[in-house]
Amino acid sequence: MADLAKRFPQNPILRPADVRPSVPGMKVECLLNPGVFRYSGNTCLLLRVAERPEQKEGKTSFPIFTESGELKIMEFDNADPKLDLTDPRVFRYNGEHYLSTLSHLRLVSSADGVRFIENAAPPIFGQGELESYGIEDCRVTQIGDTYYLTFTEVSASGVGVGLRSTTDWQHIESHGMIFPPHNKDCAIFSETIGGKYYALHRPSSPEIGGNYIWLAESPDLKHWGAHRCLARSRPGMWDSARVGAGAAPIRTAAGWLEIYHGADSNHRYCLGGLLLDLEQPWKVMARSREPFMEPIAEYERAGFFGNVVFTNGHLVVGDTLTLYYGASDSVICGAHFSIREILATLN
Ligand code: MAN
Repeated sequence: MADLAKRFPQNPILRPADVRPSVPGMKVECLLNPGVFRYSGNTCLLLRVAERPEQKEGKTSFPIFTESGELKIMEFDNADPKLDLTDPRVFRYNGEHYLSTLSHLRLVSSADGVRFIENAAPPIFGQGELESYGIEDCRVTQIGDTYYLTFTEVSASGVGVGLRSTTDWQHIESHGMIFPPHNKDCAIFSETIGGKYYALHRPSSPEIGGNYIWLAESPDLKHWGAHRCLARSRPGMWDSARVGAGAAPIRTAAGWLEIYHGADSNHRYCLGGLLLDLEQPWKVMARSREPFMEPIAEYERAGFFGNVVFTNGHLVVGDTLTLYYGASDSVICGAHFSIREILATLN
C-alpha cells in the first residue's frame, strides 16, 4: 500500500539541539514521541526529552532519580563482561535492566504548528520510586477544561502507566499509577460513552499472550476495569511483534479511528489504523492490513534507534489529520493525512 503521509517539508521540526538540557552537565540525546493539544490558541507539543551525560570513550553512563528525588549518575566500563549493550535503548548489567537515557516531558508551543519554541511552563519530571528511570511518551486528552496526561512510568519495579492532570500547565496534579506493570501506550478517549470513560492500554504478557491493545472503562478516570483485548499482533505481518495505541481515538461517522503503531521482529515501527464501533468501542470493525505510514524518509531510517515512526499525538480539523511523531527515536516530525483516505484503506 502507498504511504499516505504528506510529510512536512520542514522535517525534522525539532532536534535535540533545539532544547536546553534540564540541568548543567546533561546532554539532550533524543527528542521523542510528543503528546499534542491546543492551549491558549497555540499548538502545543509535550515532548519526551531523553538525556544522559556526555559519553566518555569506553564508558557508559546514564542518570536515574534516587528515592529522595536527586539525580544520580551511574557509570559502567564497556569492557565489563557483565554489561550487555546490544540495545541502545535498554541495557543490562549483572541481570538488572536500565534505560540508557532518562526522559522527562517538556512543553513547546507554536502559532503555525511547524515552528515551535520552548514554553514558560516548567518541565515535568518523574517523581517518586515508580518513576526513578523517568517518564515517557505522554498522551494528552482534553475533557472539558482539564488535560489528562497518561504516560509511561519506568523504574526498577517495572513499566506502568501514570496519570496526571492540569488545567493551566503550571500546576499539575498527580493521580499515581493507573495501569500497573507491564503496561504502556495508554490513551484516554476524549468523550464518555454511555456515561463511562474509556481508555486503550497495552499490557504485555511474556508467555501466553503478547503485546496487545486492550480497552478498559472507568467511572472516574482513576479506577479502571472491564478489560477487553481488542487487537493482537499478527504473525507474518508488519505488526507481528507488538502493537500499541497512539493518541485518543478520532470520532468519525464510521466509528472511532485509532492510529496505532505496530512493530515486527526487527523492531521496525510503522503506523496503521483500527476502527471501533462508536457506541460499543470494544467492537473492532476494521483494521489496516498494511501500514499507512512506514519509516522511509532518511530521518526515519537512521538515528538513535532507526526504522521508527512512532506517534502519540495529533490534531484534527475537518478531514485533515496533522500527526506529530518521533522519527528514529531522535527527532520530532509532522505529517498531514486525509482521514477519508486512511478509512478507505481499512478492511
Ligand atoms: C517503544 C516505545 C517508544 C519507542 C519505541 C521504538 O515501543 O517505548 O518510546 O519510540 O519503542 O524504540
